[in-house]
Amino acid sequence: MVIFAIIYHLALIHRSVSQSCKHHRSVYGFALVDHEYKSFTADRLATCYSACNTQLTCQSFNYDLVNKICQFNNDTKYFRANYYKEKATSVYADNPDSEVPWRMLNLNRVCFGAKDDGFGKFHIGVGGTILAFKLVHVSGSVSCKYGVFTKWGCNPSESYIQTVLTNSSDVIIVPESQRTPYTLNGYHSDSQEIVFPVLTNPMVLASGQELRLWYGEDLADDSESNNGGTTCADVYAKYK
Ligand SMILES: [Ca+2]
Ligand SMILES: [Ca+2]
Repeated sequence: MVIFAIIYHLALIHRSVSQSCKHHRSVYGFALVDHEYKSFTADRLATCYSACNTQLTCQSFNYDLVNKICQFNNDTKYFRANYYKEKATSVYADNPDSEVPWRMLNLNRVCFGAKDDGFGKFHIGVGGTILAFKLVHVSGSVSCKYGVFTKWGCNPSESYIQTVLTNSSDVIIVPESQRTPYTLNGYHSDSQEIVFPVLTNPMVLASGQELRLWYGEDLADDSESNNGGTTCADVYAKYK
């Protein structure tokens, strides 16, 4: 009897959701786990959807049809497939109106040196159309001459940056000028992160595609014998 009541209840909810949210793709029987940043009780699935829809940071949500808990997620099943799990009482849906977040491309941190082809390579987890890139410093520093270290460049007080992102053929992707060293408004050789301008043309990357971080002098085989150190970073992108 209890089971029947639950099934009947689910059928009613399903019908009301189909009517009120017909433009949104809800998936029954699934949830994105370990990515919730907010949860609360909501009387209906439609209430959960509307609440998520008004928050730019709400990438997706789970709604539990039995205990009526609405969970906002900071990511989606598309980018976190390993966390997308079967859960009989749950409904999952993306928020098509969420902001475009920065997503980490590398699965493990990327470390690069400054000489002897010490580039750091990584394979991107999820392919797609990329609008912009940024680099975030994790640890370490590199040097263009004895005794002088910075996160990305040469001299600590200067605006010139040496670090570039390339494809597996060592063609520079960003900066788009394809020059090293380069300058970027608002950033310098020791910035915590380097946010490159939105690409002139969106770039399509395939899942598993190799990209590289290079130190400019090493890439150009120019004055690299007196270089040293290692910088580790994460590479982020905005997907279209
Ligand atoms: Ca040098
Ligand atoms: Ca080299």
